[in-house]
Amino acid sequence: MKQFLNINDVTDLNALLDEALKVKANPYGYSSLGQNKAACLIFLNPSLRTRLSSQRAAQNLGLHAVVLDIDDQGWKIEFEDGTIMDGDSSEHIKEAAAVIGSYFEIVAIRAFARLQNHDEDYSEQIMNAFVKYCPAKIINMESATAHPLQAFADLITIFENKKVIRPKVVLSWAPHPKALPQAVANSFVRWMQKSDAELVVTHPEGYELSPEVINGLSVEYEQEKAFENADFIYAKNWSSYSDYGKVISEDASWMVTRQKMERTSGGRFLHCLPVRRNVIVEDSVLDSDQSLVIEQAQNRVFAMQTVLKLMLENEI
Ligand code: AN0
Ligand code: CP
Repeated sequence: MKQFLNINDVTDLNALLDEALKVKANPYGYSSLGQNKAACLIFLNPSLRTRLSSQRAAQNLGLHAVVLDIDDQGWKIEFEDGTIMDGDSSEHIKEAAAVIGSYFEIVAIRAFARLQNHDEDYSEQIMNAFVKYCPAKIINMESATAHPLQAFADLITIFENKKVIRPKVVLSWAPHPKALPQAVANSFVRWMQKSDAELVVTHPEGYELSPEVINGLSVEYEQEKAFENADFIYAKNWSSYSDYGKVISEDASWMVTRQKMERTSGGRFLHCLPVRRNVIVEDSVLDSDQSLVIEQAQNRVFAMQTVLKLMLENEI
């Protein structure tokens, strides 16, 4: 595996899932694979799970991981081409990425959508600049439009907990006071569409995801109808795609409640975390046996470890 930016870098989703289950069953079975190699984990935004699960995944492979909060610890980076750099930025991505790539075999990047300009976010300016100028293998730790490591962990969690071959999986928009990216929802939809699941997406009008992501899937605008007989409910907030980056509704009636969960078929609750209690989902759901959020977060280790392992195994 040369890069892990989105689902297009996965040739066989079932094979990838099998690999993750093998890694999880034997996490220290490859503990010298990363010997004398190192990965740089670059964060432009906050993180708890991605930061820690990636370090743990690297450790399990004997791979040294260095975390760089680039905004605080590095120089401010310029991403535009051809600019006169007489402002805030001290260093261009061309040099920064080339230098980082000369120190590390693997470079992973977290760079959220800024939600100000659709074209800037959906052109994946930051991630693509690293791909272009950094000679290392590149991993997406949540970019402007995708969070494939999260979707991979979600896939593992659903596989491990499903009771039927083709479960009904519902992605439900839920309210949130701040504008959030579409990345988690985008990747969840893309990965579920390629896996053995009946995917239903539900959200208020105006929260339609990118047509490219939805890819013809019809949306159920009645949340309670969507929940009927569901095996998994995945709650997530995202900001509007058409009115780009805007919060057009904070409708509290979209919160996931115990009462709504009763419409499901013993459905399990998923969320990528961090989650706002009693805004996105009621305490009574998160604190019940129906919730899988901690298992889901734990599977982030094995998702990352699988990607790192595949990258290290292809090392020339
Ligand atoms: C981020 C998001 O919605 O993309 C990260 C989730 C993994 N969430 C928040 O900023 C709360
Ligand atoms: N789910 C997730 O990516 O969490 P963090 O933002 O804490 O890394």
